[in-house]
Amino acid sequence: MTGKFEALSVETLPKRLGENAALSERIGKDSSRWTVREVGDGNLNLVFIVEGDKGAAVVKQALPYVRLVGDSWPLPLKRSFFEYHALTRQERRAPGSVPAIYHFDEDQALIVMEYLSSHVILRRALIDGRELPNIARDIGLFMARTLFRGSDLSMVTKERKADLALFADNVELCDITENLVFSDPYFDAEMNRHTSPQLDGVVAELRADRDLKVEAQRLKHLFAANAETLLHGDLHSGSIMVTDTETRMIDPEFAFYGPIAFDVGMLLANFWMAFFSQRGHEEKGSRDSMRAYLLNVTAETWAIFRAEFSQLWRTERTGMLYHRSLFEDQGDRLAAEQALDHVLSGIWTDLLGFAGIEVHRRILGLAHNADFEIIADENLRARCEAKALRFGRHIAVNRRQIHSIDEVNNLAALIEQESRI
Ligand code: SR1
Ligand code: MG
Repeated sequence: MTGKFEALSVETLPKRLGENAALSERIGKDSSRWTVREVGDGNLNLVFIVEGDKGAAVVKQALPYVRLVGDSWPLPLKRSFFEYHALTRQERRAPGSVPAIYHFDEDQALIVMEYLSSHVILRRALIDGRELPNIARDIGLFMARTLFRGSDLSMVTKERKADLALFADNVELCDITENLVFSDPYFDAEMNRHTSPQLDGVVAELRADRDLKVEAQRLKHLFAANAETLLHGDLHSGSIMVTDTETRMIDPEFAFYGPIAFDVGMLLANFWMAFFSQRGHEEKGSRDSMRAYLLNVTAETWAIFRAEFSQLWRTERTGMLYHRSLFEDQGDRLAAEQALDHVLSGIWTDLLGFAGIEVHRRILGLAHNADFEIIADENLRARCEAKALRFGRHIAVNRRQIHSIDEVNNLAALIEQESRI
């Protein structure tokens, strides 16, 4: 199925993809017996689950506009191309961490991929209070492996530069991040919304906060100018699917070359937001244990990331940065360790900044998180959100003075327990 783009529908999919060998061999050749459901609940794309006699698969198709907003906001189909290429690199760099890809059609902007039948979206699981034992390890390893192996610490620089050029064309998706994450929350942008009137005062304070605005722009500068590695680009808890024991990362359509700390900060921010939202999910009982679990997950994710990144630094540092000829080859292993400390401490400082502003944009901008959104009692929701906003402001503005994840988690616990909003 190539040619002019046409959006699929539940009705047309079997006819249009019936001849697609990659799909029919996997799920069954008789397309008249296929059942199709559209399950996309993200902001941008169509997602179909297609089931046949032999099995099931997912068909994901980009639309030429932002689904959340409608056709008044056009968005190029080529994001599907970037998603496909990011998935293939992630699978190579962190095997088993993403869904298997069966087919890609560039003209139709569609990817046929593995149906993760037992998995649910991580955000949903955290809202439901599920304490999953492996997410910190799985996500920490995924981030360390993809971010290290996609950088000049590991890659042949000619290949990295070619890849950088390929992903540099993902302009419109970067533009979404540049505006929605780094700028819109800090002024009265058209598509912003927040829980009102409860948060009006806090919002006015944040928008008048000179230190915060400057910090957000320094972070935007870093995001735009530091093409360090191939990022997932949108690594939040809605881009991760889980079972009790398995974790898969999905949806890297925002992939592009940016700072290592961006993916790590976005991800940790989503754990901290899950933490602050728990008060809103206590209808069936206390979430004390879930709160402790979530703080522990942030600490463990960061610890696993550091450990794996350090291990790769010692064993796979084959790129042109911090070359072994200057360090280990001269018998100076300690210098290589000193350089590693510097790199990790830079990632730490920057991830706090990215995390802080990610918290802000999910409460003040266009794209909110279900963690807070589904809290029906608006006063309760606003109390949870106000605490998260205060936490985000503190870690973004004071990031250079914060030296450990325990310090951050102690602050989160302290703010969470305060009764005033
Ligand atoms: C208009 S797109 C809004 C958000 O959805 C995506 O998942 C990204 O997080 C983006 O910022
Ligand atoms: Mg997405």
